[in-house]
Amino acid sequence: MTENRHSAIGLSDQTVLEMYKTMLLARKIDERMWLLNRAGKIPFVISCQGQEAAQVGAAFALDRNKDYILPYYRDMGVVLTFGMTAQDLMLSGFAKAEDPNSGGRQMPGHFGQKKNRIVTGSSPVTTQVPHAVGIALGGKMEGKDFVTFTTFGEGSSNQGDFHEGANFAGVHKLPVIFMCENNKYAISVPIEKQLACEKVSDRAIGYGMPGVTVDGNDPLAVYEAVKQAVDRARRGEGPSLVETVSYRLTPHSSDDDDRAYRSREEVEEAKKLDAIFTFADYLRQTNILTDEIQLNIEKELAKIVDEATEYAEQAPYADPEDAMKYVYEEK
Ligand SMILES: Cc1ncc(C[n+]2csc(CCOP(=O)(O)OP(=O)(O)O)c2C)c(N)n1
Ligand SMILES: [Mg+2]
Repeated sequence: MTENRHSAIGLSDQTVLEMYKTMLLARKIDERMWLLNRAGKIPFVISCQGQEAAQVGAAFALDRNKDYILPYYRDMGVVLTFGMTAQDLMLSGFAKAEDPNSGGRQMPGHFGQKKNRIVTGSSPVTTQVPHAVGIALGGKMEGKDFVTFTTFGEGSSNQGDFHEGANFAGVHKLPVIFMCENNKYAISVPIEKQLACEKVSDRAIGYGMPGVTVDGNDPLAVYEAVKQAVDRARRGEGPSLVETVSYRLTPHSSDDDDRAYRSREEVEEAKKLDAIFTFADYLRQTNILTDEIQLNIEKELAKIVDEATEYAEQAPYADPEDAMKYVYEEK
């Protein structure tokens, strides 16, 4: 019998099963998107595969009714936890008018949904970081107790936006959680050519905040680290930096061929740590997941993904005139 780690950090059996279902749904949607892309039906995919545990573990530590999230393009697990649906994501993949993220204007992965406090981002990486800091400042000035949560890759932690945002948040003790999803690559550039310091979290000390590095394949470890950061932020003690280490299991995007810069052996080795399987093992060892429950979950998720795909494929495109919407003032 495996030690029950989730109870020790205050998570019920039901909650950890929900975490697993959300991780698996993200994976299934992502896999379907690759098929649709290769079949010529959707133009572009940028994957969450390998980062679902970090994303879902973190998002479960937030308050889904009041906190603001500023995710980056791989964060399907984060936005699903915050209320975006498979159908919403598929509408974005197919670039249809009803896509809640941008009405089909933006590339997939540019998440934004006002009702779920998912703040839209731009294509230049890391612009979401100063935005998260600004929203946290606004909340603090208005005496509200929400936190903002923003994510970015380890390559993006080299951008000025990260350093400027982190510094401002540290100086003003703002309720922000910075989470770096270190997947060991920035497109074709491996981690050792990206950073001179050992860990991304080593950067936290320069901005007067705690920094921790956790196993990004362990949703419980990520939950615990982000929960501590959230509690600290709500107590008014300021920001935190959490680094989650995992591996990008797919090429950078559907337009990339990663055989040009990394070996198949390396990718196969990383797959052995894939949290979709290791977390399922944990849930089996703690008697939460059985063959029957697994089968039912698989069936339920397959139906959700099928229906979302069907709906989005049939949905209408935006009218060409809509391209002018939100660009010029409408009288
Ligand atoms: C300012 C800026 N520079 C370059 C790019 C092109 N670009 C898009 S994603 C990416 C890699 C980012 O790597 P990382 O931050 O590690 O995130 P990952 O894709 O690995 O999750 C680059 C260079 C961009 N979008 N914006
Ligand atoms: Mg990266």
